[in-house]
Amino acid sequence: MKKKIFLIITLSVSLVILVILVYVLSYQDNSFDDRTEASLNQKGLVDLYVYPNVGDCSSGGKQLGVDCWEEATGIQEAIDAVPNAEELVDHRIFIREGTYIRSDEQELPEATLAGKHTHKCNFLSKDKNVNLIGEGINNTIINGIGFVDEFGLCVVGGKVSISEIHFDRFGEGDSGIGTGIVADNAYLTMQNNRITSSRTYALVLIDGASGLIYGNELVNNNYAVQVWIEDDTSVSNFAFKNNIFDVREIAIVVTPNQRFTALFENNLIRSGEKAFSITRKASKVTLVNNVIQAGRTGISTEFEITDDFNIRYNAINAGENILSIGGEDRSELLLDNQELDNIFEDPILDWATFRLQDSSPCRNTGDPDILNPDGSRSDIGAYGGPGACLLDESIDGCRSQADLDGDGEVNMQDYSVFVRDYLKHKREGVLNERSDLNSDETINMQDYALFVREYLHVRRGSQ
Ligand SMILES: [Ca+2]
Ligand SMILES: [Ca+2]
Repeated sequence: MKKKIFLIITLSVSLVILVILVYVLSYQDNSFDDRTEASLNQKGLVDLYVYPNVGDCSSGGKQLGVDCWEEATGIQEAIDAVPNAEELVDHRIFIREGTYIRSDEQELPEATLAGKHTHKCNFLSKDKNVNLIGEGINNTIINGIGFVDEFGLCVVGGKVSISEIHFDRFGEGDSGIGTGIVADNAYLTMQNNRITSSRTYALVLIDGASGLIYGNELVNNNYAVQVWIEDDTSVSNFAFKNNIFDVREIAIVVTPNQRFTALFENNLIRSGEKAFSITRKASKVTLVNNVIQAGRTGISTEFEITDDFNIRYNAINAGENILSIGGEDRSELLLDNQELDNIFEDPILDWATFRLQDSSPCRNTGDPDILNPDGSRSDIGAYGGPGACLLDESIDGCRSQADLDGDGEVNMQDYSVFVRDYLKHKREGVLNERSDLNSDETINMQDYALFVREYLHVRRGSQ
C-alpha cells in the first residue's frame, strides 16, 4: 500500500514537472508543431491536417501553432488534395480532435455503387490511396446529423485505411439507405473505429471490396455489416477480427459470390433478431472464436452447410434457433456435432462492457491454435485472441505503446525515455519513432497526452 501511494505521488509530481517543462519549451519555440515544414513526411509525401471549424484556421490551427493548408480546410478538401492512386503510397490525413459536421451549403459528392446505383456521400474517396487517422473514438467524431438517407463516407476504388474515428448518426431519416461507410471495389482497412446510430447499416461492402476490419465497435445501428455482391466475377477477401457488432435487426448480412472468402475471428456478434445471415454460397467463410448472440436466430443460411462454411469454437446462443437453413430450424446440425467445439451456454458477459465475466465458459475455450496475448489458450469473444490488445492494451501480455524501453512494464523509466526523445527531437530534430505515439513524425504535446493516457490506463489496469 505504501509503495502504491509513493508511486502515485512520484508520478503526480513528475507529471507536473513535465507539463511545466513542455509548456516552457513550447512557449520559447512559439510554433510548437512546425507543421508547415513537417508537412512533407519522410517519404516525401504530403501529410494533411484537418481541424474542426472548417475554413477557420484562426481557432483550432493557431492554438497548436499550425499554418492551415488551404487544401486541408475540410475532410473532403483534404481527400481531394491527395493525388489519384497510381501506386501504393501512404498519403495521410490526420483528422484532429473535434466534431465534424459537413456544412449543408456544400454540394455532396456522388458515387456510383455496384456499377449502377448513384448515391450521395458526405465524403467521397475515389481511386485514392490514403490513410484517414483520427485522434481516438472519443475525440474525433464525424457526425452525419442533418443529412438524411445517404452515406457517410464512400470509398470507391483505391486503398483506404481508416483508424481512430467515430462516425455517428448517418442517414437518420425514416427511409432510404443511411449508412456509415461504404466500400466498393476498394481495399479497406478499418482499425479502432466506432460507427453508431446509422439509419440502416454501419458498414456496406460491395463488389470487389476486400480488407481488414479489426477492433471496431459497430453498435446501436439496425445492421452492422452488409456484404452486397452483384457481380459474379468480382473477388473479395475479408478478415474481421476483434470487433463488437451489436445491433437491433441483423448483425452481419452476407450476399456473396463464389469468389468471396471471409474470416470472422474473435468478434462479438449480437442482434435482437438474427446474428449472422448468409444467403448464397461463398468460396469460404470461417466463423471461429466468436460470441454469437441472437434474439431469434444465431446463424441463418439458404444452403446446406459444407466444409466451405466452417463454424467452430464459437459460443452461440439464440432465442429461437441456433441454425436455420432455408427458413427451417436445423440447430441439431451444430448442437449434435461435437467435433466443431462450439458451445451453447450463456457466455456470461457483462453486456455493458462486452467483457467476459470470471465465470464465463468462454474463457480459454477458444481454438487452441489461437492464443491470448499472455500466451494462454484463446478466449472466445472480442477480448480474446492476439488482437484483444487492439481493444484494451492493459490486457495481460499486451505491450503498451507507453512501454518505450520495451521491458514489458510502464514506469518512470519510460517517462524519462519520453523526455529524452522529446528534447532530442526539439533541439536536434532527431525523430525516435517509439515516442511519436501518434505516428505523425513529430514528438509533441499530443504524444505526451497519449503517453500519459497509456501510463494511467496501464497503471489502473495492473492494480
Ligand atoms: Ca518500460
Ligand atoms: Ca507525434
